Amino acid sequence: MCDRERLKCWVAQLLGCGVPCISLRERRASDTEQDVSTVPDLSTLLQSQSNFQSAYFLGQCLMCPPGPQGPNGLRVNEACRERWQRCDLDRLFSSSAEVPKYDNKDRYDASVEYIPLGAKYTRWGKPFCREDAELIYEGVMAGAHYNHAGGASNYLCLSKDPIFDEPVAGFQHNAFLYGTEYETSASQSLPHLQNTEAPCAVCLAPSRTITLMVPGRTECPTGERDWNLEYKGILMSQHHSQSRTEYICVDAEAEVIPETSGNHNGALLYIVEATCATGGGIPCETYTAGYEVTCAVCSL
Ligand SMILES: [Ca+2]
Ligand SMILES: [Ca+2]
Repeated sequence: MCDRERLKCWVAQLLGCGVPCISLRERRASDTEQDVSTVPDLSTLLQSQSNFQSAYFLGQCLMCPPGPQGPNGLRVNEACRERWQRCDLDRLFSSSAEVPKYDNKDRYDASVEYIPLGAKYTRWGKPFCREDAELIYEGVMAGAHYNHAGGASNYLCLSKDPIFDEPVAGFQHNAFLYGTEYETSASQSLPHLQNTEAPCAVCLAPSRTITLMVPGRTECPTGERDWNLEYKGILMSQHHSQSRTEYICVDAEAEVIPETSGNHNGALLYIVEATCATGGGIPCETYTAGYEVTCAVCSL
């Protein structure tokens, strides 16, 4: 069984929160007390087998709710108690499920209702956000060249207004960044985007905490949580024969960066089609092989 008081004292020491923890006392079965040791720092703690076991229990303290009262063990003196109070560790180690409330300052204030600042997401294929979302910045989609084996695999929403810091003229042949072009000529809904370049927007959904991209759906999960649809779209990535990228959710009504119809072929965007197999992980009962995969970006 872990000793929460000792754990808090060690954490306080690691955080450097005030006076040193000294003069621990051990309560014997006879209930007499005597000095036994100082509290070790974590590196010392991990140096011996028995202390390693203690560190294991330390981990359990962080992950498990408190169990029943164990036998009498080490007790912490007032100096240690003062330290963790200074660090507010009682709140850190509280087993309460109640969400802490903050007043946007450093101090905890239980009387102030905590309101999430918002949750950010990238809206691929649109240069703006929904009316009820806040535009953090507008950008252009960028990524590694479709025909390069190396570089990065993620798409970026690249700022349109860069700030350089001591640039070196010319290419020194490091990693590269290219504009991102739609390759959607075979699409039912987006053939007009073929060979144009994709915009993007980084948005803040006010009063939301997290965002989630759900591949295969155009609606958000329902149930106990009230998920909000930020946008629905179609799943895209680079072509299966090209260098790998991530899958991203491109807005169902994707737009183009004006005057970018040239066929530059830097980073590319192809619509993702599902495969399925009888007895396979993607069930043919619900997925039709060759159908374009939808997606939804949701917030909570
Ligand atoms: Ca092209
Ligand atoms: Ca198809």
